[in-house]
Amino acid sequence: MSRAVLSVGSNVGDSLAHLRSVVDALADVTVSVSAVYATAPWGGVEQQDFLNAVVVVDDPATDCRGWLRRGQELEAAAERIRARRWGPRTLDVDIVVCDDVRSDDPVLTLPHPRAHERAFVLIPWLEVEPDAGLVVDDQIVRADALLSRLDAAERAGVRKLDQGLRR
Ligand code: PH2
Ligand code: MG
Ligand code: MG
Repeated sequence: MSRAVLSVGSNVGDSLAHLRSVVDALADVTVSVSAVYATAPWGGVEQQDFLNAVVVVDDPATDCRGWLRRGQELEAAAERIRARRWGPRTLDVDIVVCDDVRSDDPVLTLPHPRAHERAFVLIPWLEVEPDAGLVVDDQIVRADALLSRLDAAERAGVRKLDQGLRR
C-alpha cells in the first residue's frame, strides 16, 4: 500500500488529452490534481514546450513498483516511444516520491533523482502540497526552499493554464 506523487508530462500530440488519460485512469485512487502548466523544455533538447501536472495518488493495493507499472501502462497506452533521453514524448509518468521510500535501484530510484532541479515538478507539487518535502543528499528539504534555489528563468518557464485535468 502506498501514496505517491506523480509528475506527468507531454509535448507530443494532444498533450492535454494524454495528461487527462492519467487522471481518468487513476480517478478512484486520486487524492489531488494540480493545475496544468505549460513549461519550457528542461534538459537541453530543443523541442516544443511541455504540459505538466502533478497527481497525488493513494491506494492500499498498489506499492511503489505498482505505481511504476501503472505509469508505464499509461505511457504504453499513449503509444509512447522512447526515442531520446529528455526528448519529446506523448506521455511521461514519473514517480517523484512514494511514501518515505528511498531507493537507488536504477529501475525505480526514489525520490526521483532530478525532481529537486525541476521547476516543472516543484511548482505544481507545491500547489497541491504546500508543505511538501524531499530528501536531497540525505537531508529532507522543503520543496519551496528547493524551488527558490533554482534560476528565476527556470521558474518563469512554468506557466499555469486555465484548463484543468478533471472533467
Ligand atoms: N520531461 C523530460 C525532459 N524535459 N521538460 C519539461 N518542461 N517537462 C517535462 O516533463 C520534461 C522536460 C523527459 O522526461
Ligand atoms: Mg521524466
Ligand atoms: Mg519517465
